[in-house]
Amino acid sequence: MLRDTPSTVYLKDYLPPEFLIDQVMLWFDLDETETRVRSRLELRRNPAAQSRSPDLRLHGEQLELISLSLDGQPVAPAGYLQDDEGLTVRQVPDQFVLESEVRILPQQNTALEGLYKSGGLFCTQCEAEGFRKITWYLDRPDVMSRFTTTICADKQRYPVLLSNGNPSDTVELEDGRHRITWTDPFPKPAYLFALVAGDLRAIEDSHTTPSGREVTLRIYVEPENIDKCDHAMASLKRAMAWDEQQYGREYDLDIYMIVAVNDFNMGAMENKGLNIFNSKFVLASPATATDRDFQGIESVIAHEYFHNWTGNRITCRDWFQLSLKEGLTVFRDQEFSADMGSRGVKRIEDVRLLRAHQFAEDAGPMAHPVRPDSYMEINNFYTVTVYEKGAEVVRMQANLLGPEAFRGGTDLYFERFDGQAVTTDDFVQCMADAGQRDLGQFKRWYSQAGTPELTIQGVYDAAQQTYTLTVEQHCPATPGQPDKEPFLIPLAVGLLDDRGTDLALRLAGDSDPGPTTRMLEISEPRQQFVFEQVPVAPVPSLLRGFSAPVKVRFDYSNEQLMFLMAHDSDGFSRWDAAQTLAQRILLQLVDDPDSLVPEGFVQAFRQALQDSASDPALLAEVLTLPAESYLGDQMAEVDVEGIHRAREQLKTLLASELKTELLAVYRDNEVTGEYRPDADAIGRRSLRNLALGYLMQLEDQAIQALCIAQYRAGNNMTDVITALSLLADRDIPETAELLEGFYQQWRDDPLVLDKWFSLQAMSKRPDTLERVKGLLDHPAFSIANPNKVRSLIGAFCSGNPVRFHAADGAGYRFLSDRVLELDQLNPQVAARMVRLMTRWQRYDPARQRLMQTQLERILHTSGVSRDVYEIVSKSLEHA
Ligand code: B3K
Ligand code: ZN
Repeated sequence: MLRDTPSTVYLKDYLPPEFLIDQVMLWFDLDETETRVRSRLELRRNPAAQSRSPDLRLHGEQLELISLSLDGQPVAPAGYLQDDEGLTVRQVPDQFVLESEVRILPQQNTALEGLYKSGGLFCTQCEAEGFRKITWYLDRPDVMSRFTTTICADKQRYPVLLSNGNPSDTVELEDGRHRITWTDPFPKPAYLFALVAGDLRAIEDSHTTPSGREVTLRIYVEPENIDKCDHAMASLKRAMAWDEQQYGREYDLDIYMIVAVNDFNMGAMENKGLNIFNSKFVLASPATATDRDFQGIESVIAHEYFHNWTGNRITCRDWFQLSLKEGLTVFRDQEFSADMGSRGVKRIEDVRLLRAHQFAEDAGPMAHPVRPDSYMEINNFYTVTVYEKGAEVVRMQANLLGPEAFRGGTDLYFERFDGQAVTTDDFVQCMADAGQRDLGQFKRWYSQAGTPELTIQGVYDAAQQTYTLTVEQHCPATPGQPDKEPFLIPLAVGLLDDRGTDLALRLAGDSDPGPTTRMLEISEPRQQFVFEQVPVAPVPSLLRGFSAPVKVRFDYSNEQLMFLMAHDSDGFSRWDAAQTLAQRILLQLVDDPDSLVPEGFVQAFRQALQDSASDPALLAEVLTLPAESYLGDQMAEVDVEGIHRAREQLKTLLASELKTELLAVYRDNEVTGEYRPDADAIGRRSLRNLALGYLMQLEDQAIQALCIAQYRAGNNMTDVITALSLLADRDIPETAELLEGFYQQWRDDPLVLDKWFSLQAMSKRPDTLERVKGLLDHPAFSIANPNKVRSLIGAFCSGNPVRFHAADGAGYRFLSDRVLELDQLNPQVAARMVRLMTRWQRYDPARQRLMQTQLERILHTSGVSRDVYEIVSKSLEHA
């Protein structure tokens, strides 16, 4: 916990390590009362070091030193100095062996970083800097070493003992304990170290790589979950085959293990050969998991597997380069999911997430570049900017190079840097070399924060038959970066003629008409593109496929948006046109509840519903209105109540105008037969449930009965949870009984109960905060479990804007009370939660004051963690 103001780490201060560690041997003696960790490090001076001090400085926190020796000789007390952050060993030789033994207390580790206990299991989480809570080490990603790990524990309680690499035989010991040694042949940074011990069961399968390696695949879970692993295993096998095909990458050890644990700070962790997962991203059955859960499992399993090459074989030089592995791996998992399901829908979902969360982050006090240049606490930089915008930055390089040169670029990257710790510049250089082009300007995407805005105008000249697009780019200031240099932006455009057909695009100077979508390269503050031989005034389709993470301003009429909605050949752009129009209408309704909704809009929805058979999944996306928080982001000052009212109003209007069509869609899209989470079935369920959501706006008893019937039918968790959520929004007499029944039915399944907490936290009912407070005392709730915190507190504060931002400030008090409580236990999760209050400048003066007061209160609480301090102080800095 914090005593002084935390210091800031800067990218510009990076220096190579003074020492390297060639070999690490670790011995763990696991026990309920204390755990002992012995380590043997083979150290030598780094020939590439740029500085030389006589002493060795190792990281280490919360370690109780038992013994320390250098080349077999005990180090005298005067020979070392221990402080809160590490150990300095004085006057060391150029090459030596350092051995130490420490005592740690995993059973008291509520921060879930380092070695900790989750229920009856021992497990680890070392990224970013958790290894230093296990033993003294050079805990930085550019120190890569070969690890050998021996684990010893009571055999009955911990029959399964796992670590990275390949196992030796188990040795039975006399006192009821047993011991095993794992050897990982691949040098790795300490953040990829993992250990698991517990009473686990596994399902096993195998995969043969193209070069003929037989890989054993195992998923370990607690005994009661053994029947919920099949989807994860099938996903893993698909991911392995996909990476072989798409990137020519195959797995490199004889065994690949995944372990599911209930207490985990994030989604999962790509430890070499031994991934540790939040059970939410492993366990699934049709009765307990929704379509979203099935998709989430497939994508997180793939993401962690893909890290074996993009992250593990090639890792980050320092934590400023985090997006080197995360942006690239997210891009890879996005493409994998696109290939496994519906590509168009996947793109829409990803863009929706980016716009809702990353654009907001980029416009707020925590805005930072994809490659940040400073941090106080690195755990605060596992952000949507580093991950999702980082993925867009990789995607733009693919857009600029085309698929073949992009694949050439990744091949070059794997060949050039295998076994090394490198930078985002190194990655871009591979792309530049493979694409034979200069990407110097492109690199600004890594160093400049903020969302660029493109203001575009189109002028048609009938006499010349030309259409001229004038594109201006501008990027708003972000903290520490008042002025920005122009970006290199790939802008995919098409032109539709008056019947909605794509025109072949011919730019001045082209000899032949080109393709119907062109990737324009925007590099100047202002640029013009003249399309020739354009027979009629076209409607431009801009930023097709969301070719760059930018905002586009173009003065479309409502009619043009409806035209694009109906005709654009690019599914993403059809959806985007619908969103733009819906947003425009909603913001008008916020201003004036009596403003008229254009008849054409209702008509366009009707048309789409009548045409629902063509692509239900895409239609469901088109018919989903922009979220309240996203609408707030489009306003100069967020009107919390106005937005909620307007959105409800428009939903109700659409429901009453389109009741017949919605009922038909509901009836026609029932999915019968065995549950399958394939793209077609998922699409139909999502459209059907969306229709039910609109219909429930009507407060019509027959429809409520339909909803209750859907709940009671209990076909699958997607349909059940949708129905129960819709009921929980309303004062329907049956709701209380159904909620209680649901709890009784699932009281032993923590992941299902997470959904139960969430849907109550997101209820539109006016008394939701009181209910949420009550649920904090529910026996199934635990503030020590991150999934529970996210399901109840997180869902309320981020998924229920109208209740969280209640004018009396009760929501803000609630959140800051929880943050202070959590910070004592788990600073990483506390820092995640406090973020939900950091965009206070976006609200009216009264709410601003209420939020500021709570933030000040947190900041001035003694002992606040570095994690929370960084977020709160940065958000108040720009007051
Ligand atoms: N690399 C981990 C995230 C670690 C977060 C540390 N605070 C999961 C992932 O991105 O795959
Ligand atoms: Zn990752």
